[in-house]
Amino acid sequence: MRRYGKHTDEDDIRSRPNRRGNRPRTHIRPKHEDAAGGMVLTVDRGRLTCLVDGRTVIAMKARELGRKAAVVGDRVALVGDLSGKKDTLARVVRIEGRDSVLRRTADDDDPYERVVVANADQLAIVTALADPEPRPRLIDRCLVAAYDGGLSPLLVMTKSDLAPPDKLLDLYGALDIPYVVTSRAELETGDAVDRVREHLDGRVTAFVGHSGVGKTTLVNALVPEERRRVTGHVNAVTGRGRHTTTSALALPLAGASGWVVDTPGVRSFGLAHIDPSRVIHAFPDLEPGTEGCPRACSHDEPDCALDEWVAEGHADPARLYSLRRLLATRERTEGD
Ligand SMILES: Nc1nc2c(ncn2[C@@H]2O[C@H](COP(=O)(O)OP(=O)(O)OP(=O)(O)O)[C@@H](O)[C@H]2O)c(=O)[nH]1
Ligand SMILES: [Mg+2]
Ligand SMILES: [Zn+2]
Repeated sequence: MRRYGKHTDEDDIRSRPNRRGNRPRTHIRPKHEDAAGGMVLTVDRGRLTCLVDGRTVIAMKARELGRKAAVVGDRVALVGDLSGKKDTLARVVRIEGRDSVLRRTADDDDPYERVVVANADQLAIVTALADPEPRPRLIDRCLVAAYDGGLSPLLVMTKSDLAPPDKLLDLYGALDIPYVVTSRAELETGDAVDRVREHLDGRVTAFVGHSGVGKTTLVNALVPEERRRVTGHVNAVTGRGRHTTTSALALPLAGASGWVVDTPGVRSFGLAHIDPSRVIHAFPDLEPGTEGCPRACSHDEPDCALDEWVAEGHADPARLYSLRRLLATRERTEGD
């Protein structure tokens, strides 16, 4: 497919899942103690656009980093020309430890996982109420990825000028996820933007969702100045008409400590790497009920202790139903 064909940045950052546990190569650390700290805003064919002391600096990864890829949201250490002037190139010599990683695979049986964003603490799952139609399965999958990666979810339902949000709100009610509903008119008055902004202060929020749901429209409304400043350096948006986003872009929120990350639209969200025990952490009301589960229980199998525990009245059955729906989403394909 177009968006996940050969040309997206994410192909550069493939890593084998079983290498995730490798220890950082600490022996190279002391070498660049004078390096400046920066944040990766976007990656384009190996070129990293970083924010360093308020300047936008283009950098390449230093050879000593080997196969380790820097991704959007990474905190990095840079040396070399940090002036940010045209045609200068700095070097990224270190990728700092990550607080979180949002991962996906292209398909569920794909052994390669791609890190979509590092260090995000909130996942804004953007769904249009119409055009394109909501895809609850995709939302469920994004939720599972958020819970697995330790990000807290935020549901953003756009285009309420085209269809009402009631059905989706019903479907996600039991999950108790914060949500915002936006419309074209409220984007223009700024009301929608203000409502979204309330959830963003002090956080790094990655916006994900199907192509055309309005992620970029929203991010642009949130950070118009920053977008222009950064994309002035990056060949991101040219020409006229609607432009599908082709690489993730992190932008600082003006006047607040938060960041927003726009990402390319996805058709699916492969979950090959998900660990059900991490997902259940997002359900603290159900977690104690798993004590009686068999070893390595998927919590979606006949011997799972949660059924009996919930039947005894310890938790809301709607919560267990929602958890099961999320876990089961791994076994289904997108078209179901
Ligand atoms: N009716 C209506 N249209 C909207 C709204 N928000 C965005 N749009 C339109 O939806 C279309 C897609 O918006 P984008 O912001 O490019 O969508 P995207 O999610 O960034 O898409 P990709 O980059 O392909 O993933 C544009 O034509 C927007 O003008 C809304 O609230 N109502
Ligand atoms: Mg976009
Ligand atoms: Zn279980």
